[in-house]
Amino acid sequence: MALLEVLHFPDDRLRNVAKPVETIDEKIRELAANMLETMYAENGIGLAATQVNIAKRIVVIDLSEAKDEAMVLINPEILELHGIESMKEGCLSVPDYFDIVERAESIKYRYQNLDGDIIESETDGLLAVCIQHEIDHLNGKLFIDYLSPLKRQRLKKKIEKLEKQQTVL
Ligand code: K1U
Ligand code: ZN
Repeated sequence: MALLEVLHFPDDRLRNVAKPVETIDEKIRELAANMLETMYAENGIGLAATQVNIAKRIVVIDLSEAKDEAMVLINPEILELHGIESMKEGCLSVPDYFDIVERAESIKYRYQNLDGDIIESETDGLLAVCIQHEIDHLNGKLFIDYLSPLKRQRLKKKIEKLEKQQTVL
């Protein structure tokens, strides 16, 4: 297995729209395993392939404390959205920044698992928020796009300053 590099905002590659996975083969299974390893190493609860510069519709999620309930969602789609909820979100591509985002409270969703089976399910709470956040990544959208332009501009400047300092060190 291998750790993958996670892209950081404002990297333009985070704006790529991912393409559907046509065949779920050994390469896709290896990519999913590497994405899970990367997500655990970065202390995340989710990761989309776009964040590791792979333009394929693949998402991994694990909300468990023990990190033993991995979900791999291939070609995930939202079928229904219900209600509105505000939750504090973070993003591995926007380090050290958390803010409140309004999203659907519960969703009906569909995806393929690593065996190629089509799964349909319903969920709410953090899993519903996380699936919406990760599908946004596959469409080139970031949670900070929901913030005001002023907040986003301030954040961009702060991150660029931090990354400049890190390259000097
Ligand atoms: O997609 C990502 O960048 C992963 C992201 C997922 C996410 C977290 C919170 C709400 C929606 C989506 C993270 O894992 S951020 C990492 C984090 O520090 C965190 C961990 C547990 C709960 C909340 C945030
Ligand atoms: Zn994210």
